[in-house]
Amino acid sequence: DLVPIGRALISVSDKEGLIEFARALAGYGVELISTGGTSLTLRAAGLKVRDVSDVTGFPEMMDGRVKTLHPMVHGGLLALRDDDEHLVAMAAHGIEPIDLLVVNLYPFEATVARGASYDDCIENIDIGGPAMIRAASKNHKFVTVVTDPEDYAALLDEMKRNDGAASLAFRKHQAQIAYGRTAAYDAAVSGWMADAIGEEAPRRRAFAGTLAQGLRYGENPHQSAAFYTDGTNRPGVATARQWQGKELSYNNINDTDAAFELVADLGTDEPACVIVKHANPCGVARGATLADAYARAFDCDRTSAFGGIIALNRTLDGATAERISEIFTEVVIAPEADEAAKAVFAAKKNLRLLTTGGLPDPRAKGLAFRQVAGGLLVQDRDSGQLDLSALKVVTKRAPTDAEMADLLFAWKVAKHVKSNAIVYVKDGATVGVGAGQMSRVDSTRIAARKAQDMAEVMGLAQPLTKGSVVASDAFFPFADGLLTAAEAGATAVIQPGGSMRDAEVIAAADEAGLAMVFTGMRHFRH
Ligand code: 93A
Repeated sequence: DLVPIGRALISVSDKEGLIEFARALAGYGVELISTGGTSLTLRAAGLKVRDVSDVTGFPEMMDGRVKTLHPMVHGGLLALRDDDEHLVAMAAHGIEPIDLLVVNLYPFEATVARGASYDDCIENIDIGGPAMIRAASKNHKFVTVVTDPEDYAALLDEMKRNDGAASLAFRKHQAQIAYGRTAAYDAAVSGWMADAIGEEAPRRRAFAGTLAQGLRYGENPHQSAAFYTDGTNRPGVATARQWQGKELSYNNINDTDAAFELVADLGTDEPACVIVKHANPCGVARGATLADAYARAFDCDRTSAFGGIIALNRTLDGATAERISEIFTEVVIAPEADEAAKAVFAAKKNLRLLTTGGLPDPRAKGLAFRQVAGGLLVQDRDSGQLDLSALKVVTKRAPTDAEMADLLFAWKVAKHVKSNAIVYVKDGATVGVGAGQMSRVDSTRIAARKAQDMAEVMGLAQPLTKGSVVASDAFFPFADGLLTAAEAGATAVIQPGGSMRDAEVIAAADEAGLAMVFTGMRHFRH
């Protein structure tokens, strides 16, 4: 099943590694055919190249839109060399077989990422390249295809092993990669167009990403894993610059994303800090300074904060870095980090420091995916923002201004906590977080219990939930959860409302002297 490589068509936008690779091919006596820019590069390096226009008998035309779209090219890629009729057709039309296709595409994704104009993006949709890649891949029985400069070395190894030939297994492997590339490419075009024309429904579009890196393993060591970027260039873990520390793990990426998305949702009016463990916040706070915000977030749950992921909403400074350094932290992500902060962290070899250059827009539209057996669930990301004018006070007592500020903060945090989510907040800092329980009353209890534990650790007379406010990501189906929160010391409640028993829950709130507001919006997160 070895096919010797005698003739190669090379047409690449990314010319990295091209010259060395082509020189190695020429060393095996491979005849090189190339398109305009690729030919120029190879000739300038002293290599012998035949122009594709010489093969087709047509000049490249229409700004390069039509270069390789020709039967002399596609016949050479698609012909079955063990089929008599195909051989007759090749002979009749002077079509020469192409054994190796090396193509990488117009940089469509990168063009979109740099914010190019609509017309510029359109011009960077490669047509001839994908057509050739798909043809060569279909005909992998005879043709080898390479679509990524990273695979040049693998092909040369293969040729070395096989005296200048490639095996069927190798050709199949390369064809499979190639179809992945063209599928992802068209998905990027479709996704970009959906955004460009304001197509909102997550229907009838394709999904794909660009491989960013292979990961050491997945959620657990026995699971292999990789990280793909989606081309949106949203500031965050996918686009961050890592200054130090080991490579991010699968769980690091997931947790860092959860932390940074939440801190971005808190806005930039005041310094804010989020500490995440297992994709849930275990401390969130605003502060007079960033160091203060960190200290207050840390005080929500000092136990869970160990080995956590920290996200900040402004430039990390030295004082904050000093505070963070007091315990073991896996990752710190911030828009920027100043020199003093970097100097402090330099002594912490295992800490990963990421900067993003900015915060993502929490209101930005986008899609969220979740896998189920045999399918993929797709929805808009939860960019829902509270309409303050739609807030409804449902109790006899209205929240005070201070309570209202904390309620809105607690509501923001609850949106980022796995359901059932219960979040107690006091003075712009979480003091108890209950996450991921199957019953709402359990989340309410657990959060209060954590606050009690912290009161003991910190030697406080009473838990910080005394005089706090509480947010619930969905309605209280019964009064019990609400009463548990009142027992813990909460004085005000924010929740969507909409339960069949709302009247009962409101009456219980009135009885307990609570102020309660309904948002009319739910924030399940699973
Ligand atoms: O505009 S195209 O879609 N029309 C074509 O016929 C065609 N053939 C190859 N673009 C085409 N290509 C692409 O040109 C290749 O995929 C590659 O990305 C690029 C290489 O052009 P050059 O060799 O001129 O730099």
